[in-house]
Amino acid sequence: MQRINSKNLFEKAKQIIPGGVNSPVRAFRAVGGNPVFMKSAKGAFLTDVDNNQYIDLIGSWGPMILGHAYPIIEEAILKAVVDSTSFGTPSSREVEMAELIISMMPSVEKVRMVNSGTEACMAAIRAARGFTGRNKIIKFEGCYHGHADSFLIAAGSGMATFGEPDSLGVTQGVANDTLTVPYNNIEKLLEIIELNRNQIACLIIEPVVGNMGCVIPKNGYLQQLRDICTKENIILIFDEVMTGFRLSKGGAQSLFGILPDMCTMGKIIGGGLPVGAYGGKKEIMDCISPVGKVYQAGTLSGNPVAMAAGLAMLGFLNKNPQVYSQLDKITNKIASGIQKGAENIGLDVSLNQIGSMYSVFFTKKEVVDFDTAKTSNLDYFSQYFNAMLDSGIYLAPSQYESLFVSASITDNLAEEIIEKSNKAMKSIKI
Ligand code: KE4
Repeated sequence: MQRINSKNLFEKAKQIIPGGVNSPVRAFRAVGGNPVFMKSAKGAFLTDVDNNQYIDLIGSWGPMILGHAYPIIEEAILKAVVDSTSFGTPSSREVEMAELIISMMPSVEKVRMVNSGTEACMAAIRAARGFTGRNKIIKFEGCYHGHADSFLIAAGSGMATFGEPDSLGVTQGVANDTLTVPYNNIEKLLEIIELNRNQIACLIIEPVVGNMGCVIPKNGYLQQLRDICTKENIILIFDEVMTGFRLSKGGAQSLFGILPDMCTMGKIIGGGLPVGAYGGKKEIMDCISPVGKVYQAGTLSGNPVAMAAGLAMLGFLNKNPQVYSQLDKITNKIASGIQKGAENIGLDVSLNQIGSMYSVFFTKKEVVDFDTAKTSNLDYFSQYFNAMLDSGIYLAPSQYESLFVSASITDNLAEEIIEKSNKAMKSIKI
């Protein structure tokens, strides 16, 4: 595939944007070559500035669960935009959105809209600290909760991609209040709680991890977290920015039947426009300004156009829950086909799939945490990524990212993905 225009654009972008991208993980640093500049997308397909077409398996890192330019989302935005793009006042759509979120996400009794997943997670831990009067938080190695200082310790996603799980610019003071433990490991969690008894405000976790690649909680793990947090009076926060409205219309908390005290949301919630949200128990949310003394604000929070897009997206998912069983079926078909293809050529891969999330790790180990995720052969991953890209399949340019299947991926496209995956794996130079 010729990607001349992408290359030229990237050269220009690098002069005026750090790394030529507005988010590091888009920079293709882990897979080599230049990022592909897209100009349009429709349904299951992306089209780049050189008119190459790709089947999209990342969906803007999660939001595009129905596929691109989905008619009901587009219509909602076009209808809303003629009434101005922002009021900076309360609006009826914000009330409708809060009602809809509360009806879909079991743990949410009150909710506050923000503009990104980072803002949602940042505000949620501030609320937990304000509510409990405690300072420390627990996060998990390889999990990512956005780029707020408290989270840039042992973080996944782009941080893991560049092999720098801790960021410069985060003070020791902040880092001292962030405790990290391995995912899927109760013993280590109990140890760190014992060492910091009565100092921990909250535990924030991706109930299903996307940011070290897709990693699934062991049986009973989430229930154990719930029981420990209840016993220790630690606020349990499910970061459902990725899993919310993705794994079911009620996210992972509905799928696993575990009720956190708070949850954060993003991605799908805005139908592709910038929206985040955090919510939970009334008594916690009522400590948020202007009711309580935990301050959080945002010029464009609850933006009317973004709310219109989010209402269209969540309204559709709420009324059509069969989408989830369809997504699970087609994703399972893709994942099983890829696994079989690898086995046929004796290539060691470990494949994790749940709902419409999956990841291929180039290791024979079962991937259950960050340490086992890091046993994946990153050179094989990079070769696989580039072979798939050149055959017209767009994957996340990092081993430490989950893939996302959209409802626009048909059976035929699933067959094509499997066939091209088999070819890509055969091309890997061992
Ligand atoms: P944003 O601030 O990027 O909207 O959300 C942060 C965030 C919070 N929690 C989870 C579980 C997340 O996955 C994210 C963001 N995810 C990354 C991809 N893994 C966004 C892509 C990017 O950084 O460009």
